[in-house]
Amino acid sequence: MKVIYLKKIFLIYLLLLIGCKKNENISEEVVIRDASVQSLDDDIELKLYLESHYYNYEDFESSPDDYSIKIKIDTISGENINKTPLIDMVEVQNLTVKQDGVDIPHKLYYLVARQGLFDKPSNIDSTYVVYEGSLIDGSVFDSRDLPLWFDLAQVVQGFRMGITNFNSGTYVLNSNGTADFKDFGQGVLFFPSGLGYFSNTNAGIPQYSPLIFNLALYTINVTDHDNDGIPSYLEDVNLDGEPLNDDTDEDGNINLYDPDDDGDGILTINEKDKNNDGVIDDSNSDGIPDYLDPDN
Ligand SMILES: [Ca+2]
Ligand SMILES: [Ca+2]
Ligand SMILES: [Ca+2]
Ligand SMILES: [Ca+2]
Repeated sequence: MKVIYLKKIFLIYLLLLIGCKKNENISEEVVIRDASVQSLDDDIELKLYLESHYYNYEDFESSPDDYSIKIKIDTISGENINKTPLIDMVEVQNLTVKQDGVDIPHKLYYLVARQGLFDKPSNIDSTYVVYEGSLIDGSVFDSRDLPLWFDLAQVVQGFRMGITNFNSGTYVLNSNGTADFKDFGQGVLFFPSGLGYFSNTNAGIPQYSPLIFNLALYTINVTDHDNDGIPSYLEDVNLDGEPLNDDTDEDGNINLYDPDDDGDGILTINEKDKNNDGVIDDSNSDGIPDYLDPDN
């Protein structure tokens, strides 16, 4: 009896597996939207949002030294009908996203409530941030009140590019181990789904959702992901502003994660400055440093 029972369970399991396979095949056939059309649709939606909402700029104007103020966004209506809309306060950052090898233009809008006083991060550094992520309908999908480190290599393009518009701050350590931050950049990023998750879903984020990130940039750490002595922002060999698309030896491992960038068997850390004079070596003076030159 038991064997038959188990056989039945196995059969049901097998049928379920086949069922799942079928569903997978169906979902694979779903057509991914055209990124250029989606970018324009999202831009219309974002502009409508920015025209119909404002933020508590008066709080920031009246207490410029109070770093506990949070950005609050609300609709322009009723007693707030005369507030300045976000659309008159944001700046635009033009970015591109590749779809089928074609660069598709995307517009990111960013609001600077405070610029911040110290270093700006590159788009590949680590940033110590608090943030709240929400959709255009106001629903919050993620929120951190306590600061955490974000490796910008790991986050969506809109966040990693948008945050480079802000300067970091400074802090004093308290005796109990906490820190008080001040002089940091604070603002909001508004960007189309193509700079977010596009056709993918994520916790609380439906497909094709423009995203809003309310953030404060406390401090930054210039990151060297592969510890080869070349900071990740300098591993952008083709100088297009994107360190995630450079793979000198074409081994599928991009330079910022590849400890031997030119694939000549000598680690970059041992090849970049052999005589330790602080200058990157270019032995055959061809303009290509040794660590990127397989002929050297
Ligand atoms: Ca590196
Ligand atoms: Ca690049
Ligand atoms: Ca490589
Ligand atoms: Ca090498």
